[in-house]
Amino acid sequence: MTAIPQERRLVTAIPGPKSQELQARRIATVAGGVGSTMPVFAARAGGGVLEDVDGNRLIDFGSGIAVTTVGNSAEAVVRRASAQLADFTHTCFMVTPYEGYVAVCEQLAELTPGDHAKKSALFNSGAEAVENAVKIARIHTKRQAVVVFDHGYHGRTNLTMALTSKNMPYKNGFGPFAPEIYRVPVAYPYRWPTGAENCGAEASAQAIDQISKQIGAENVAAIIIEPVLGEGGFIEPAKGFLPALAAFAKDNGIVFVADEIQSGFCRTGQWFACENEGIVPDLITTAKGIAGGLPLAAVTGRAEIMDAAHSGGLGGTYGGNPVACAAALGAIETMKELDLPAKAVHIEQIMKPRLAAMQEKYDVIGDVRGRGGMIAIELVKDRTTKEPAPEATAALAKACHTEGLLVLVTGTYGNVLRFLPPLVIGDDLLNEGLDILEQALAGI
Ligand code: PLZ
Repeated sequence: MTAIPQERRLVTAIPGPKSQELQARRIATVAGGVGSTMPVFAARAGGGVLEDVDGNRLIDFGSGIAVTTVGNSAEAVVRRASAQLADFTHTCFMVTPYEGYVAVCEQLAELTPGDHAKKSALFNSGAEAVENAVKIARIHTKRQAVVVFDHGYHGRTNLTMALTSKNMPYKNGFGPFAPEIYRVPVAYPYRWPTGAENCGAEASAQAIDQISKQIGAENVAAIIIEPVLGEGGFIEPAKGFLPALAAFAKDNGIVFVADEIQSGFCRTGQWFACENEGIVPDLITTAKGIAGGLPLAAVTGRAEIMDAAHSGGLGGTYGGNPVACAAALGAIETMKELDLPAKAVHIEQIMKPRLAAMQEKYDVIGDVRGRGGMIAIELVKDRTTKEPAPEATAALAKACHTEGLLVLVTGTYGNVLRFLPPLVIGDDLLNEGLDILEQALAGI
């Protein structure tokens, strides 16, 4: 397999004829509820480029939603996963265990914040990890209530839909939802009514007040938060918010869970985003970037909490599949070797000033935010009212797609364009992607 040239190339319209043919087959057979950002069918991908079946090469600012942090088919991922495929594909860790699972848990213990004794359990998807974090927190605390936040996203299963804030498209019509879930305000600096400076202190006071008065701290098993909120719109909680919630949790015997499924594994310029304010979560959920594109997820945390469940209480047929574990060891090896946290910081240093310059020029950009390789612009109709501009956001995304730049829309109001390039992307491609974005801004 030859490496894909790291250059954008458009040889047909987007989508091209082969993609259109496949799209017709897809519409006939794939359930309509499963959407896609771009109707181009992938043929191969690597580095910062995704090649479609028509031979078009797109610049990848999506990484399959923050998954291929080490690039697609990264050498160490392919090497280790292929070797594992040839040895055995599955035994079920609950039937006969294997080393790869243990080795991934060792890596998680080493890499996640805090120097306390840690243990992990492995699963298949982010949602499954979050579900299990709730199970573990409940059995440990013998309490039921779970606190989540405005704009939070935690998955599409029944419990994680309940934990997720946004109705459309995630929840609408899919209820009833799991009980004992409570939602409180998050410190969203750009939209905080009294201004970004007051946001951290005021929002944490409000959240803690609501928890205390409406639920009762003594009933709360877990507080679950994304240290940078992903699907909610790449919201970085204002300084002080996360530490205040973590301290409140500690004082009240509540398990503090950092959902780092999108923000973790080097994405924000640190191994985990909660390190930014020195937070040491009791439990941390990971997935996406952990395994270079193979399905793997984990709950990692304080050994005494992780051990609260009875033997056999946690598991699943495929959880910690050996091929996915081998891929994870390859992905982690790559992250260490290439120092991907530093690479993420480098990406931020290129993106942020250029986006700030675009913000100067185009009123539609209300806010530029994010860290490392998790950067976004929030689009508004009016900078004073901050009325969200979802139509302009959709148009901007479409214009980028047509020019061969894969970008994703996010946010509760559908007005945030997010950039999640593979952290191995070259500077040239990164800048070319930003050129395309700038031209697209001029056109909407
Ligand atoms: N927690 C913080 O970002 C997945 C969702 C894409 P799964 N985010 C992408 C979509 O529209 O389904 C996510 C996340 C955070 C949990 C999850 C869920 O992870 O692997 O998709 O189950």
